[in-house]
Amino acid sequence: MLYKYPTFVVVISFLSAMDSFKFFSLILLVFSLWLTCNASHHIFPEFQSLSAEVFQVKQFHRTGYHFQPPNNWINDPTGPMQFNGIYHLFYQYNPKGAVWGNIVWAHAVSKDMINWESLDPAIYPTKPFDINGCWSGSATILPGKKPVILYTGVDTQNHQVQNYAIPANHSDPYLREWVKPDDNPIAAPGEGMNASAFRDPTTAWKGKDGHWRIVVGSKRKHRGMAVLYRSRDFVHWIKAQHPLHSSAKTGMWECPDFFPVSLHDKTGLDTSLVGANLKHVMKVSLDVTRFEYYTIGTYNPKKDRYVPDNTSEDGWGGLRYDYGNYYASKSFFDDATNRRILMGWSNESDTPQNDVDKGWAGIQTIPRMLWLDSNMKQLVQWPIEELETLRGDKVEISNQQIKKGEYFEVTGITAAQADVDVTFLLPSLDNAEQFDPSWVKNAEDLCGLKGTNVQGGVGPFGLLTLASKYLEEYTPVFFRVFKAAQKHVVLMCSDARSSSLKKSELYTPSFAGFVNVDLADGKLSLRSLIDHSIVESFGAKGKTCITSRVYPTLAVFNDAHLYAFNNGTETVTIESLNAWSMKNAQLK
Ligand SMILES: *[C@@H]1O[C@H](CO)[C@@H](O)[C@H](O)[C@H]1NC(C)=O
Ligand SMILES: *[C@@H]1O[C@H](CO)[C@@H](O)[C@H](O)[C@H]1NC(C)=O
Ligand SMILES: *[C@@H]1O[C@H](CO)[C@@H](O)[C@H](O)[C@H]1NC(C)=O
Ligand SMILES: *[C@@H]1O[C@H](CO)[C@@H](O)[C@H](O)[C@H]1NC(C)=O
Ligand SMILES: *[C@H]1O[C@@H](CO)[C@H](O)[C@@H](O)[C@@H]1NC(C)=O
Repeated sequence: MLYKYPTFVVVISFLSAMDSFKFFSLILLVFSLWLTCNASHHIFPEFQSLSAEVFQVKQFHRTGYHFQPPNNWINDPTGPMQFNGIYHLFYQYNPKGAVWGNIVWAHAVSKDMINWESLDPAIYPTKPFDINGCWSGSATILPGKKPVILYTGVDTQNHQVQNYAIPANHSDPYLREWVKPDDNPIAAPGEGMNASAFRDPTTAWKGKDGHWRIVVGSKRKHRGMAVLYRSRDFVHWIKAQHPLHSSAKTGMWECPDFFPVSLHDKTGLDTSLVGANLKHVMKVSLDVTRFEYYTIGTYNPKKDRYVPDNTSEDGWGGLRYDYGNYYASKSFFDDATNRRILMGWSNESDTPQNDVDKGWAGIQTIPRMLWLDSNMKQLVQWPIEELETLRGDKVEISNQQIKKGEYFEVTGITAAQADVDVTFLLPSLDNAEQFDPSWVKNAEDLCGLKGTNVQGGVGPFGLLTLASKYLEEYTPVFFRVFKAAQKHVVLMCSDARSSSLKKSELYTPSFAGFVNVDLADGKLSLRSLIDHSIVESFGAKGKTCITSRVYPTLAVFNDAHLYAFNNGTETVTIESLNAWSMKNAQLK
């Protein structure tokens, strides 16, 4: 069932030829204006609205258990929430094509965040305050079980403004229909603000003074900032004198997220919680680098300022949620299960023409639970346990040694659509390679320098995912241990450079991050969620996460293989390996 070759035929004929020509010209005009002011997405006007295109592409790379709609472009998850036992995922969506454009808030609902039912778009351009775009935002559930969405509208003057929307019918369990009251916008770019750099309102939190607060992403020259607003009634919002936080030379802050985490356990916290037993997290998506960074720090509710801890670097060298294809994430507090859940977008790494040919672009990563590590210096992420309901056939391996240069196949599962969790037992670390301190700034370059075929002392060892039989193609996810002055340094790589024979046009970096882990017990674990064109990996139980998008040509369906390997002089042992075939999620 997994390996049928679906011939995917989509006929889009929204508009007659005549209408589509006019529409196309309009879109072209609007977006050529935007070209000068919107840095977020490359614009491909010729692909934005395809009126009558017939696609007939073998869907080698469509995912089986990650969320994606049947066709077209998606980006940011927006306003995720759990309301009366139903999870809502809204997301940025182009109803008319496989490149960015015509953006609306598409809407899907679920009982488990894995199987989803798609509904009609919840928010789309209709009013002067959003006629040129309905961009990202968040949901807040007000007392009395009243959800409100805040989103960025692009108004008649192409200014970015913040709007609110409320359910048309609170008794509808799916909250299908949303109303945008006429007293919008609730925040417009004021004097001295850049109207093209003012977007993505956060979930609100409520202070002890009874006032709600939100931040909106912005910048002043090259200083990225989280502009703070306060409101008593959620309708009238006043800009604070100072931002909640800002940081020099980081450029535009998109999709800020600001929330508390518990000091003591994995329990998620309500966004409004303050007090002694918690820290705060500030995450921003940096438009310039297209990666997400966060700091752990302290929120002073009286001064309404956030100060990152001195252990968190506040800039491009900072901690990332994910060191790969992962952006525009958003978290929410699920009060039914007391978890903080993180959703994030993983974009394609192929050309727009290829996205158009296959008819879709972008997927949502598997929702992750998020909490503060016991070292209080970083977060930990782990796929939500609901994912495990899709696990099928299982293989188990234990106490298997892998000597230098060896690799062996994990058979008995569908390697193109699998969940693999492995714990390696390390030998003595005496022969670990020396770490050059200059490497600390750039894990990705280091992984580029030291791939799987550069033999080391302790490592490289790990998995070869989406591998063809004779390794013409493979996406290795692996570790390498170095010896530094004070401690050991662990590098984790998800290296897409050999992922596809079709190389020329792909974005295939040697994604990597360091893993801040204590090797005292001699163990390093790795979990990878493999799904045809995505490998989502969690190192050391979720301390370092890396998502790669890859497009194998040989290692597809039944011709995909999974191997474990070691290319270090020291023998490593697989203490345990559990791997499952994954069933398809139900996406209706
Ligand atoms: C405003 O922001 C846009 C988009 O980032 C940028 O192109 C433009 O230069 C900015 N304008 C000013 C005056 O800084
Ligand atoms: C609101 O939703 C409920 C539950 O689906 C439905 O019974 C009711 O008719 C709806 N009300 C309106 C005004 O649509
Ligand atoms: C960092 O802050 C802590 C207290 O918050 C302090 O004890 C420590 O000395 C600081 N370290 C540096 C390098 O400033
Ligand atoms: C291990 O290293 C050798 C020597 O560089 C290389 O030929 C081989 O391909 C490497 N193995 C893997 C899985 O990359
Ligand atoms: C994803 O696509 C690649 C290839 O086009 C770009 O290089 C990345 O910048 C992009 N990532 C995001 C978050 O847009």
